[in-house]
Amino acid sequence: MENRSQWGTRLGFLLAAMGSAIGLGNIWRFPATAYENGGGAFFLPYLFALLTAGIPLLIMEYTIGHKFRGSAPRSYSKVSKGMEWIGWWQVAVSFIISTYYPVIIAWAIMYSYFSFGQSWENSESATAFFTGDYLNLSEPGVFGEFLPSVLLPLIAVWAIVLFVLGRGIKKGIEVANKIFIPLLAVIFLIIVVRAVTLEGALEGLDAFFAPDWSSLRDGSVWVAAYGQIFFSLSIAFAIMITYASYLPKKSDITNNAFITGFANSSFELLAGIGVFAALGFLASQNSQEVSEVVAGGIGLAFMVFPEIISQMPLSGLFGVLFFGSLVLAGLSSMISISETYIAGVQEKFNVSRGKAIAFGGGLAAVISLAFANQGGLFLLDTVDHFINSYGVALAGLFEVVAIAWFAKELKNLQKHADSVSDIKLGVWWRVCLSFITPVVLGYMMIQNLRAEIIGTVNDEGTRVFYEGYPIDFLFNFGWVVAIAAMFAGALFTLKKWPKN
Ligand code: LEU
Repeated sequence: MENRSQWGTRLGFLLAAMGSAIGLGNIWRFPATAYENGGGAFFLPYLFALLTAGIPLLIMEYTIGHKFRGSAPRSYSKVSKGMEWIGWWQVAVSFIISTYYPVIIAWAIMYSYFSFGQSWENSESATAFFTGDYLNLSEPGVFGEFLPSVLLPLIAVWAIVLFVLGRGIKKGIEVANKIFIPLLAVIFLIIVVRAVTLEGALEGLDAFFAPDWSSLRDGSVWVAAYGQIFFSLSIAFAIMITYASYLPKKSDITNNAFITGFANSSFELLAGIGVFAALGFLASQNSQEVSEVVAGGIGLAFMVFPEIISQMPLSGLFGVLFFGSLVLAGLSSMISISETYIAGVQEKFNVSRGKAIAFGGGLAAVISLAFANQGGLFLLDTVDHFINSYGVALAGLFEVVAIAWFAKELKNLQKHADSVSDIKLGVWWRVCLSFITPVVLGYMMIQNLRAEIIGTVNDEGTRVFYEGYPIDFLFNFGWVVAIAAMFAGALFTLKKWPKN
């Protein structure tokens, strides 16, 4: 495409890529994952995963996008015809994620508001407020009524996202990230400084950094490190290929990948420190052990943090900052997730950007309403689990194997990256992508599948599967959704590319 949109500045691209990488995964996923997988010792597998898979793959995706200058399916199709399907599969995975990711941002918006009056204090506990007063939770598979207090902020999130996307790459995505990311960094620094100066913060940090070296012998710890790096760096989502396709011809690739990777990990470390300092404070206030208050994900943000906020001096302000940071980190990631299919649809169907946004974004927005009801939380949790394990990780495995082994494209890509970058790639880069990454991802897939299919036996002696949810619910909204993404990918490849 001749008139492909471009980033205005290198910083603009970097901020957008960082904005994609730095998301909910950094704030609520990393701290608990590190803690549960060896604490201080986790940094070893984490660093190993970053250097052997995270950054090499990021370099690969940046190079593919930059060299072929197209959305993920378009760029892959130029590597080899057969690869187009993997691109659409990744786009479909991103599409599905974009139907529930904004729901969490919508909750965070409401919680910024709730923080002022600490609405949860009238309830038995913050957990009871979240699951009862706010979400009015039903059973898994029972969707009940729509919740206006989720629906309205969700519509607001979509309005912002579609507005930013509608303004294009330079005037929309770049400008938004130039505002969001510095603002997020400032807010987050304030939160962390405040958290580490709280009473009990040191106990929290002790718990976070205490190394359990024996964990390094456990395969699942290494799998967790790779999983975290993949999700956190937005790799194998079609995102980074799409973003890199808007880079001007003369752009450094390798350096940009290192900067993005290290910025993302620094933010992750900062989040770990902030979150555990705050958990240490909560534990000390309640005369509990840190291990008793640790949580990750939705539980950490919407059940544990409100408790921390209530007990803090200037609690309303801290609450607004904390949930505000979730909103900013989430929005910049959400924009990047949606851009994957906007770019793909625009190129494949030869339609204007506006039309692609209306169809793609519009459809995702309508589907996302399915999460704004009383059963939305269970649905979100299930779709997220399956799409990450059997969408992102599996498509990532297909991606590296196809590039390294079938298309044998690594040497060409290396030549391209080296021709524009300061840092030259060595044989280490090809070794990481041809051997280490596929082996670890393959092992990860087998481990995940085994756990999924075997399940666990509960106290009553019954075999249960993911979160103990009903089997038909897991089938319909877990397996079917993950497999549908694969088929949707195949379907899109049937249509021919327009000639231009
Ligand atoms: N990297 C993002 C995060 O850490 C997620 C991705 C799907 C955009 O939350």
